[in-house]
Amino acid sequence: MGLIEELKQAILTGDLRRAPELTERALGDGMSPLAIMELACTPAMLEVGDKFKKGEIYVPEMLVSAMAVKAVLKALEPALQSAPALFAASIVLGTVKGDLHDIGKNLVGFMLEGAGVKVIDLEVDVSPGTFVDAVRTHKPNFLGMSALLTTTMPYMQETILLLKEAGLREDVRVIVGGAPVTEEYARQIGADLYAPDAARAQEMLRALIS
Ligand code: B1M
Repeated sequence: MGLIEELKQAILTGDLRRAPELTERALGDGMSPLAIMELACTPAMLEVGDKFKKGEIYVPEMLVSAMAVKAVLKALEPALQSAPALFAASIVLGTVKGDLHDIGKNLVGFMLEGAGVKVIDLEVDVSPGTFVDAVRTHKPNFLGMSALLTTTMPYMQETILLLKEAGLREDVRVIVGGAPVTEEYARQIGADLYAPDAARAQEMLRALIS
C-alpha cells in the first residue's frame, strides 16, 4: 500500500498515532501540505460522509476520523506556516452559529496564515452578533464564514444583514465557503467572494491584496 493510501486508511480508522506519523513521512518525501490534504484527507472525509449517509457508520466513527484529520493538520502546520509571507492583511474567521464542523475552516486559516494573513479565529458556533462585534473590534480586511450544514448556512446571510445594520458592510470583504455553499448561494446572500477550497481562498485573497 502506498503512503497516501496508508494515510487515508489511518484517517478512516481514526488512528491518531499513525495519521501524524504518516503525514510527517509524506512531508519528508517532499510532498506538499496541499497535496497531502487533497489526496488523503479530503477523499477520506468524503468517504466518511458517504458511509455516514448510508448508515454504515455513526457520529463516534465520524468524530474519530475528524480527530485524525486534525492530527494531520497539526503535523502540517509548521510546513504551512513556513511559506513566505507575501502581504499583510487580516481576516476574522469562524464557523457559523449552530455548526461545529471546523476542519475546513482550520485548513483555510492555516493556508491564509502561511501566506502572511493575520487570522483572528473565532472558532465554531459563532453567532452573527459575535462576527459583527469582531469586525468592529479588529477592523479586518476580510470576514470569512464557513458552514457545513444546510441548516446553518442561512446564518451567513443574517451576519451580512447585521453588518449592514451596523454600518460596517463597506469596511470588510466577505468570503464564504463550506461543502453545501455554492457560488450562486454566495451571490444571493450578498457575499463578495466564494471559495470552493482552502487553496482557492488563499489565491483569491492574495490576488485582491496584491
Ligand atoms: Co457532520 N455532517 N454532522 N460531523 N460531517 C456532514 C457535513 C454531512 C454532509 C455528512 C453526511 O450526511 N453525508 C452532514 C450534513 C448534511 C446537510 O447539512 N445536508 C452532517 C451531519 C448531518 C452532521 C450532524 C447533524 C450529525 C448528527 O449529529 N446526527 C452533526 C452536526 C453537529 C453540528 O455541527 N451542530 C455532525 C457532526 C459531525 C462531527 C462532530 C462528528 C464531525 C465534525 C468534527 C469537526 O469538524 N471538528 C463531522 C464530520 C467530520 C463530517 C464530514 C464527514 C466531514 C467534514 C469535513 O471535515 N470535511 C461531513 C461529510 C462531508 O463533508 N462530505 C459531515 C473535510 C474538510 C477538509 O472539508 O469542511 O468541506 P470541508 O472544507 C473544505 C471546503 O468546503 C472549503 O475548504 C475546505 C477544503 O479545502 N471551505 C471553505 C470550508 N470552509 C471554508 C470557508 C471559506 C472558504 C472555503 O472561506 C471563509
